[in-house]
Amino acid sequence: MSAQQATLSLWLSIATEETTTTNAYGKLYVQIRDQNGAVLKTLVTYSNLDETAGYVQKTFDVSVFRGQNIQVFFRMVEDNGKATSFKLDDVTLTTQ
Ligand SMILES: [Ca+2]
Repeated sequence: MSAQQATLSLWLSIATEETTTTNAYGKLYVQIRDQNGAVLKTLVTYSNLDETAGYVQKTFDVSVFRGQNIQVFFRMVEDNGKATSFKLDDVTLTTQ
């Protein structure tokens, strides 16, 4: 029996020295890519505007990709100003 549902779960902590409340200077893209690295979907984009109080759990329904070989890809970009950090922990992909 093939999986009916697929869920990506991760814990994320975002900290930043940026003081802006409007400009996204550092970004984290959570992406699903195919085997060749082509982006199939960007699930979410976080930035310095999304600072967290410690680690928070995020979950994403990735059922649409079941049956495919995919990569879970984390792309982070940062400008050369004040630091922003994106820390990831306990990344899991669950099927049921
Ligand atoms: Ca920065």
